Amino acid sequence: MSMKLPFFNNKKINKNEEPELDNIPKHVAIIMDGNGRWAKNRGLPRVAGHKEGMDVVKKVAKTAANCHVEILTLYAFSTENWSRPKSEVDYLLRLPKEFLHIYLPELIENNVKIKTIGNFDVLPEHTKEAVNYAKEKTKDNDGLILNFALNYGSRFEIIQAVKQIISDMNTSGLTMDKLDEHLFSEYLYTTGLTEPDLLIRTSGEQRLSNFLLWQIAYSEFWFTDVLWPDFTEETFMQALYDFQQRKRRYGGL
Ligand code: V07
Repeated sequence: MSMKLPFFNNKKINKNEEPELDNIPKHVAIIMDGNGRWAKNRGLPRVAGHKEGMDVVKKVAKTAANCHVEILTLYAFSTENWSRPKSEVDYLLRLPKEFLHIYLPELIENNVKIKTIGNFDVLPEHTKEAVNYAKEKTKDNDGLILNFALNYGSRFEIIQAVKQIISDMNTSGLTMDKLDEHLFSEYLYTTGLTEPDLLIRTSGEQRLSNFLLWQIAYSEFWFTDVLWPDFTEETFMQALYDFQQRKRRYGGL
């Protein structure tokens, strides 16, 4: 049985409603979970869920741009994903190229800038080639930053930063007294980006799964049972609306 809390806001967003643009999160990060389960529910192979999820990425990017979100970071492939069956890994790592083949012209038209975070170098050549091409083509755009976490793992990112810092201490005059939170953050993949204001995870799971551990220190979390392939413009707007309400409440204190 569900109980209504006195301060619970039941407002449901519909997509024809103009969003109020104050307190829009500048940076939204999303763990796009539930693609495999979506497929299983329909008696389809897991990869059918990944494919469906790819089209949702495009729709959410468009909504984010319309709502003046500045950065959208999407967890597309984690360092842990390598342990899935080879056929699924191969399929997943073909999706960036497929996505860009379909949507790059439209992203360019809409002034979107493509970026990635993660251990990019060890990805297959065909993946790197397609993504590098898109980065190059969009490098001067100043609209939405569409930032894909590809072969991303937060602990790896932190270790890699520590190694680079030690190397810089040994070779380029970096000293212990200069190392603070600000400098450390410049050694992370997210250097130059603001920290996420809002982290969304779909599919009912409420874990971080090695995503942006350092960067989410002050982020709001928003969870939904909706599976990623069923995630719509309205679900996204609901998350933005709920974020705005939280900010408004803190503002009143
Ligand atoms: C992937 C679709 C979304 C649901 C989650 C997993 C499957 C878009 C990309 C992508 C990545 C880089 C890029 C352009 C597009 C992607 C992977 C998986 C590995 F520059 N969707 N998507 N990459 N899925």
